[in-house]
Amino acid sequence: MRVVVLTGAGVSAESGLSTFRDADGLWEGHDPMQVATPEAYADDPGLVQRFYDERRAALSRVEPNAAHLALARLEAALGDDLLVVTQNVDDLHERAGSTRVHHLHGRLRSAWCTSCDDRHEWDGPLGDRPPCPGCGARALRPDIVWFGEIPYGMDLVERALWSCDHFVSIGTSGVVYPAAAFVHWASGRTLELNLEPSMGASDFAESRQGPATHLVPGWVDEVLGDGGPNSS
Ligand code: BV8
Repeated sequence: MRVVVLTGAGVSAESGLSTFRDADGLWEGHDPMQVATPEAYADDPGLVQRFYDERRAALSRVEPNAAHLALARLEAALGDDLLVVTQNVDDLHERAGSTRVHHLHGRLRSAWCTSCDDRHEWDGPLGDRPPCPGCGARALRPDIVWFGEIPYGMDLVERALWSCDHFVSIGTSGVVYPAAAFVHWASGRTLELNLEPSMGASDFAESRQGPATHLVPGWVDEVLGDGGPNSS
């Protein structure tokens, strides 16, 4: 049974990471969707670097929650038949033990050199314009997909959606594309697990409301019901 799970900010909310919709939706009075753009980076790189330096630093103050851990448990049972496609740039899926995770919108703990095009695992700030470990140029930007930029690995995601038996969307508002369209590309049975119905809730065969730390372990138990992958 092949399962594709799409996650959004809601799966990390109970770990203490703010979503795009809450936290009065503002960062330092800026709409995050305005900061997360190549235009903003061109206009004021310091502001954008600070936005991501703060979020990268915040990762060391949070831990994976029961929803992340349940998905890692599901991977242990399904192996390659599970793919987690996350819109999140945090590292909580991996810290929970998941390995089959695709970051559609990039990762905070990666820096991209716009001079030599190399990417480097990165934990510290980028605001002080450190040199690229590869070419030495002071041209490192957050390895993040900004609005107007092409998401990563769309071909991998499309293939997985077209051949899945189950598509489950967790903690996402269904506002940002192309992720919000995946429910339409999925060949399998579709299920939404979210605190409140998302913009696309009616497009799912089933939509359950509640906190991810409650809904996700419950759904994983269903899938793994009698100790083996069976239809939920
Ligand atoms: C592109 C990285 C071309 C940065 C991000 C079609 C129609 C309209 C517009 C467009 C369109 N196609 C493209 C666009 C433009 C744009 C877009 O969608 N704009 C929106 C605003 C209308 N899209 C793009 O620019 C994309 N690029 O389209 O390129 C293309 C397309 C296809 C193929 C090839 C090329 C690039 C978009 C990526 C931008 N970067 N992130 C960063 O993180 O700083 S997007 C960012 O915002 C996140 O990654 C995420 O995707 C989105 C936020 O959404 P969510 O994760 O859902 O979070 P949100 O806060 O909104 O909601 C949280 C949900 O959780 C809520 O529903 C809440 O109820 C729930 N919740 C809360 N707590 C809990 C919970 N659920 C369970 N338990 C809880 N405890």
